[in-house]
Amino acid sequence: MSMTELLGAEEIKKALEAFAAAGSFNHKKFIQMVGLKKKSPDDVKKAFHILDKDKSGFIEVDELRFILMGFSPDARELTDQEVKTLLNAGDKDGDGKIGVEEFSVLVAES
Ligand SMILES: [Ca+2]
Repeated sequence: MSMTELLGAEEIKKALEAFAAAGSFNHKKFIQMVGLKKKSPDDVKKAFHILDKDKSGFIEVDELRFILMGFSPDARELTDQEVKTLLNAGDKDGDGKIGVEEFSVLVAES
């Protein structure tokens, strides 16, 4: 499954364009813009599993860096600072990675 089966291709494109500049990523606005915020809990979990590339059950730092590419293959990498900010926002239990429940909370808080 790809993100465009879950979310609108046009919304994804607009959201990626809005944060195309390095250092500009704002996860709350991005989650709203791609339409993830208004998806059902099941669909949010499906999105998580797309972003968990190695199917470890967590989105780790390496996967966070490439998270935008999970929405579109030609998207940019996040910067170190953006990865850090996103991890701090999502990693509620402090294990250094984002689990499915943490991801659901991150979307709900956006
Ligand atoms: Ca993973």
